[in-house]
Amino acid sequence: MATKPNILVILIDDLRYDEFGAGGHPYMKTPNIDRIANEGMLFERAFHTTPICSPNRASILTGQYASRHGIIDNVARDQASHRLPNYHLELQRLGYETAHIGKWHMGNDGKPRPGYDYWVAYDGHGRLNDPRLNENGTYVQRQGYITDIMNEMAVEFLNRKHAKPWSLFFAHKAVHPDAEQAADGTFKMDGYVVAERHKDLYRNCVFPKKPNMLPEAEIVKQKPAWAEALELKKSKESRALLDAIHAGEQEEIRLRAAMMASVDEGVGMLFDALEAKGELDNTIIFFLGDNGYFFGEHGLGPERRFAYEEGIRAPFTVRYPRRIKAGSRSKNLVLCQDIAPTLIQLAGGKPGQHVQGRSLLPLFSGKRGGWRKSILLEYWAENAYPWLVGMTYKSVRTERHKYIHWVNRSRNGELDELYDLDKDPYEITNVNKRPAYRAVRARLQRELRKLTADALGL
Ligand SMILES: [Ca+2]
Repeated sequence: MATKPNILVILIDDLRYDEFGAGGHPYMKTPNIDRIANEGMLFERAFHTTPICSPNRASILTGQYASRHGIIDNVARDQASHRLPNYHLELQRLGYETAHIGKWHMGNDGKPRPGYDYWVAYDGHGRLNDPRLNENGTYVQRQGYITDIMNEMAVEFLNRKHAKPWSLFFAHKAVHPDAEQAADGTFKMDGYVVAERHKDLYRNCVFPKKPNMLPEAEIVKQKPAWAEALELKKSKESRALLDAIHAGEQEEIRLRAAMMASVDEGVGMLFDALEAKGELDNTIIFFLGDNGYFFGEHGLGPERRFAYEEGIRAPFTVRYPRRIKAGSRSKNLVLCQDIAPTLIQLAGGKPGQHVQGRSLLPLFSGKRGGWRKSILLEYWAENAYPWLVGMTYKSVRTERHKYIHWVNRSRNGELDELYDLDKDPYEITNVNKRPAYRAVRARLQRELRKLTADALGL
């Protein structure tokens, strides 16, 4: 029997699909992360189905939709987060040594969760400088920049003597700004912090304007469901949150890119450690984000959670030379939920019926047929931002179209949105009411009803 691979999942907080070198960022340099893509497979259509922190982290770890695992928002659902059917529980049964290092943020407590032999996390969002960490159940105050501390801890774990194959879930706090989140999901924003050595990196670099960065009046003509939210966004209370992170400015994009420099150094350190041990090609490495982000597209910034491409598309790349040819690309519709079943299968197990994602192994070997043709996106309105009121949606995306149903915004879906992504990749023109799209809309509505019911699970 072949040796079971080691497993390394690297998760970046809030990283957009295009926020690393190989993902197409115009100036950010991430040679080590790019190495994962260049020597592995880059998924160009990978998605988060509930694109905010806690729900999607739970989806990655369980392979389930938020409808099923129940972590539907960032409210402190601590108890639920202690009993997730996490894939690490299955890996332990399959003979793995398991570790979590970094952000957990499903529930605000940073104490160990079931499924891990080694545990490092922190309460809530943690702090970018001098974090207070929970290491195997004990809180310790550490000095320094969190990304550097996490990189060292991850390398230290890899360098240990391991009697078994291991699985490390390595979840950075970067590129999230400092924020304090209360139990009810409301929060106070403090801002981005860059490592001192990177603080001037990328000064004067420009992220080019995209066609969907439009004035508010243009946006609400096509997206009438947004009229109230975009109006409320101008209030003093809203501006205080947005100004703390330079929302909508080049400086925000630059600060995040500079934060990624420390992350990329860490990926380089992990490569070095694996190569030194002769374990690199015996390790599957996943690299992804937990949700997207907006740089002004559709009038949005840190709202993340919405179904437009910048919110739902994941940076998603995998290196595993035993199964994946270097430099591969995939356009199949994949989900973060597909990671858990892939890893369970690679570890020699069989994903249980409760797992809703699908193993990516056929795609690794270049197979394209028989794959899903549509995905569900789901979001439950919460109170993190004072300008977002009642914006619950259910949405379906196929290879060509996207339909967004605003659950609480209109009686008969008259404020809903429909985009033809082939003709309109920037989602500027809402064709929901166009007679030419009547049949498409009816088909998407049927598909959405089916996916919504399926997501609840067995
Ligand atoms: Ca996040």
